[in-house]
Amino acid sequence: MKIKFILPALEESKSPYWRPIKYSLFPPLGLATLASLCSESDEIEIVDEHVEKINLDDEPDLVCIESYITNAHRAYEIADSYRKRGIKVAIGGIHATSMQSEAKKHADVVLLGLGEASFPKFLSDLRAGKALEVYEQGEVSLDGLPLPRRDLFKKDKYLVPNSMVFSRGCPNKCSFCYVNSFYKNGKSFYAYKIDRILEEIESMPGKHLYFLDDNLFADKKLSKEIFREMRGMKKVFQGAITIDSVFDNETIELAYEAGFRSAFIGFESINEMSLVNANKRSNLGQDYSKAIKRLDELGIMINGSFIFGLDNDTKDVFDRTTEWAIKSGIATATNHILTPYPGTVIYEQMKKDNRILTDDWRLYDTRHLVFKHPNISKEEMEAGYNRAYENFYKWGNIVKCSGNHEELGMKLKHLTYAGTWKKFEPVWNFLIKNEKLFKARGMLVKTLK
Ligand code: B12
Ligand code: SF4
Repeated sequence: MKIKFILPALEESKSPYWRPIKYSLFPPLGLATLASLCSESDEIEIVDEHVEKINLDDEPDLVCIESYITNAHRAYEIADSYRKRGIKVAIGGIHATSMQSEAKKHADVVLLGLGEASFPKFLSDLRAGKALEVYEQGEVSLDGLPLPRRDLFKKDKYLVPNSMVFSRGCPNKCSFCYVNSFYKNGKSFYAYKIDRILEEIESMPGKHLYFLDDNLFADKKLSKEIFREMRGMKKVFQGAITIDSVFDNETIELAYEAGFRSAFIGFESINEMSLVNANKRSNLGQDYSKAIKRLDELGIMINGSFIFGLDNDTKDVFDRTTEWAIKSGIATATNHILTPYPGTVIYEQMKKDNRILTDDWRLYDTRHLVFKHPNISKEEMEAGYNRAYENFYKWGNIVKCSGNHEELGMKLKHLTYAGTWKKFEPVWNFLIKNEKLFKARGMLVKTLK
């Protein structure tokens, strides 16, 4: 069978926010995972609209589309176009899982949740001519599965071709997080076995690695086992952790020894009441300054994730958070306007309270306010969000912020990393256009090291 996997993109190129480098970071790992479950005789192609144009005039036997919230609209356009020509379309992924009946209007088949069990079942039903319209996730086990088909990636189009996950989901239950909707019908955390994880790490050439797991330390026993084994591999890696886990000395030290150099941390809010309301338990009662100092001592840079617009927030939240982040030496900040993804606790509550302003999912990109906030208007929220980014990444503030580390090495690392990421857009655009992103990978490793 000729199978075409597609990751659609929000058509952003006309928007002032469009940053080609942000969308040239990671190849579509979920689709490569599904491709590994096809049969050897299948002819497979993976197309990622973030980095290439899609040809919609071809004739595959089956089109499989991944949808997350902001690309859903485009996913449906692509699906409709193929179906008009009688080509079968299957849709899965995070958004299709939370909006099953919406997805159903545009696809022959909707697959819910993780595809590891349902996708092979669907393929064999399809070959037998008896495919269903909806496949539930089913009993998922990650044991004995093949490695993702990374050979199908156009690697030169990405800065970070070596992305992987060794787990899925997270045991925590933050009310705004997609995890509590996507994993609601099964367990909320799955992991591969250690041998499989090490095999996958070793299968990727090069020193740099990005773990896309929701929470790298969710199963500390497993994480420690992995880090112990990784010590001799000379890798440098990045990934997401929670603030409380910084104080687990054994895990964080082992992670550092294994090559952990940049942590994505959901600080979310510097307002304790907002954390309580968002059920962000991993942050409650934690001393943020102490955690930052600990990572600083080890030599691990921080990408801080912040949410504006939790109900307790007032108009000063943007400037207060930015000032705090600069004072604390956060290397890069990822800001979000609170976005109630369908299926999450926060969405259900807002829907009940009649607070949701739009169901145009293209606006659910964490840059727009899509619900009624008690203290901040839409204009104030979006202007505050933009101001927070502008201020944080002013050269003067990058220099000031990097000066807030104790060690000279960390100051320089911070300055180079943040400066390169945000201040050299024309260079990134040149590298992307000429398919030379691989040239920047060595520099990334050197900076992180
Ligand atoms: C990498 C990533 C990106 C990359 C690009 C995506 C890529 N190349 O895959 C970049 C950086 C571009 C990105 C951008 C954004 N992202 Co993002 N991203 C992720 C991240 C961290 C990892 C995705 C991944 O590889 N997962 C691992 C693979 C193995 O799992 P998977 O893709 O989910 O696939 C599995 C299942 O979903 C299912 N499946 C998926 N597709 C299909 C299709 C079929 C047919 C079938 C059968 C099954 C199936 O089976 C797969 C195997 O189990 C996720 C969080 C996460 N941990 O998943 C967020 C996530 C997907 N992103 C999210 C968001 C919100 C965004 C942004 C809007 C955020 C922002 N403000 O910038 C932007 C999008 C902007 C835009 N232009 O549209 C949300 C989506 C929420 C939602 N309800 O949809 C997530 C869940 C993060 C979060 N915690 O909220 N993102
Ligand atoms: S800790 Fe992070 S991944 Fe886990 S539920 Fe909370 S926001 Fe989601």
